[in-house]
Amino acid sequence: MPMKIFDKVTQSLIDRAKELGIETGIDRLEDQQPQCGFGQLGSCCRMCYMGPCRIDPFGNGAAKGVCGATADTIVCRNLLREEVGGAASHVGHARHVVIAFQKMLEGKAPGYKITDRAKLLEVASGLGIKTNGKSDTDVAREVASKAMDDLSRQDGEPMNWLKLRAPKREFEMWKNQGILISNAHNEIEEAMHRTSMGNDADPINLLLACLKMGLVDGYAGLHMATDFHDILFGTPQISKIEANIGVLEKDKVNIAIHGHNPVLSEKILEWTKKLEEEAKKRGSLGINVVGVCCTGNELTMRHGVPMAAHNLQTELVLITGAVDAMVVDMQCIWPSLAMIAECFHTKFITTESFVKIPGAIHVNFEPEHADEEAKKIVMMAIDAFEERKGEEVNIPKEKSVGFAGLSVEAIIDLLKKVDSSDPLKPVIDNITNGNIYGVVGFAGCPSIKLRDTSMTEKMTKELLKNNVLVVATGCTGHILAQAGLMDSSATDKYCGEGRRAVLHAVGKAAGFDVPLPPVWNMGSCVDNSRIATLLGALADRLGVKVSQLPAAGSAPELVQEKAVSIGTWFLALGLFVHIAPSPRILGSSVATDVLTKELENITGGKAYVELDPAKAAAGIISHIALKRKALGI
Ligand code: BF8
Ligand code: SF4
Repeated sequence: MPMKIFDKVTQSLIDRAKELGIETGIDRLEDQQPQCGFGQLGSCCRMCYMGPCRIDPFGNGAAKGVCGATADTIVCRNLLREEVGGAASHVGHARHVVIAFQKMLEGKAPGYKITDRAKLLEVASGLGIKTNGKSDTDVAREVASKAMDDLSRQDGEPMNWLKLRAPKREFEMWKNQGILISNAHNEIEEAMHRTSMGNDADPINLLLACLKMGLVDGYAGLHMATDFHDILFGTPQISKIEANIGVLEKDKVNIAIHGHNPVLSEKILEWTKKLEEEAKKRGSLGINVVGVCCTGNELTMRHGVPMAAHNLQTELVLITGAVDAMVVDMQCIWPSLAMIAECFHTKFITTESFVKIPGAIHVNFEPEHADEEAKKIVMMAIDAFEERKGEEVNIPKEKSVGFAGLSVEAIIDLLKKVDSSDPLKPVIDNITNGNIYGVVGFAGCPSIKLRDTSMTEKMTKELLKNNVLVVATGCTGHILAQAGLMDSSATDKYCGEGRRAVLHAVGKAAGFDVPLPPVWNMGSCVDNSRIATLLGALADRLGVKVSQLPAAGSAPELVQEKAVSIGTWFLALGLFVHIAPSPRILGSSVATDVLTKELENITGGKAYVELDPAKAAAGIISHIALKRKALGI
């Protein structure tokens, strides 16, 4: 494998790990070469013990598995199972938050409260709950019960959160196609059943099930999680942030929070404030909470907490030697972190009963005892800081500044300053006149296989030059913040003339002395719900389907199964979805044809695989041009 060179901060810490003789993912990727071609094409089946069977799509070898399954069947079954992994993660996350919410309402989780009453009432009225004359707690109980219906009902009625959040035209389209969903857990069960040995062998039927699983992810996972996060912890508003590993501070107790669920991270943040004086008494300058991966985005969106690292940098944050505690909950947590923490004084703390890692300290974090546990965790970090005194740390100097907190509500508030009665009008007018050529949502991960190509940054810069409005979530948000693209100073540097003018005008109307930044941070991966809401609102305002918008999505450095299920949801919504590297579909001509061509006639969506950043951006721009032409703008 050719030597990979990463951005300055990432590379400096990889080099430092080498100096210290500590193994990282880069070493292990090399040890894994060559990776299995059948696995990459998706044509290896392990669904039963007559296998494993593998099909060479180029015709050099067996054309069928022992049971007679073809490459098309095998690839489509595998794709659906990948999506089940993604959707189960997001639905599990949402369920955790709803359960914490219910415990709070029952008085069993006194550490939590309803923070955003307006959001509660908005969700309640969307669900058809009458709010007049009822207490907030009663309304909240009904909202929680509607959420639980979506995880338990057996009557086959469409899911409440689908009716609440799906754009109306797309809801009707899915109804006509027979892919509406009712109960997320049943859908996940049916998908596992369907893909087990001796069930669905029809690739088209399996691909329709993939679209359904996309809807499960989008509505019972992402939208449900975002709604409850906002009610519990507040809907994000624009704030200033810093990004990159340079946000660690040598003389402070550094607590890195990694994972996804704000039910944990919000509590830790609260207790760092309460224990600030204690930390100072022990010789520090205070406590510095930094965010890693998606929970980092959650904290930065609501509290402006610095964004320390994306997923590929999680090991490297520890290599600085400056992290006193890394606290994790669920998803995207590399088992290697516990081993790296052991090389330093760092306390690596797991908190979920279903996420335990050898070598980690486990603190079972339950909403009922949130305050006690959060206090215990912060105290462990303060103790670890004392152990660190006098030890060498290697914190890179580089950090960038920018803005975060651009929820749809925050965007609408900004736009109201331009047109208070019709806030979307300025966006629609500027899309029509071409100042905003189109809208592209970047989502997903940093791929260790592609990160050295700066895929995400290069594509974004190209799109900005062409006046595209770029919004980002998840680890792409970290990458683009680190590149300085979420700061106002990047507006004049990277945007085409049209977008530059719009960002200056809205910034001025909003009372800022700077233009809005060119890339808008819309939050964590579950906050892809916010991107869908924005696109749904634009489509609604224009009176068209989402598939008719000059818009696209991109997962430019695909890693996780969760990105596959989100991508499929975007395909079901009718979006053009760029993905790199290729999802594991190339072993099936049916899956490849349907997802990259035929689907356009069904939902309007289309998958587009391209690993070269310039070509990928050009492909997206041509798609936007076609959509603009079709709209006559
Ligand atoms: O859910 S972007 S590496 S942290 S999967 Fe994971 Fe990918 Fe990061 Fe968040 Ni999303
Ligand atoms: Fe092989 Fe069929 Fe068993 Fe898969 S289900 S491992 S293709 S025999």
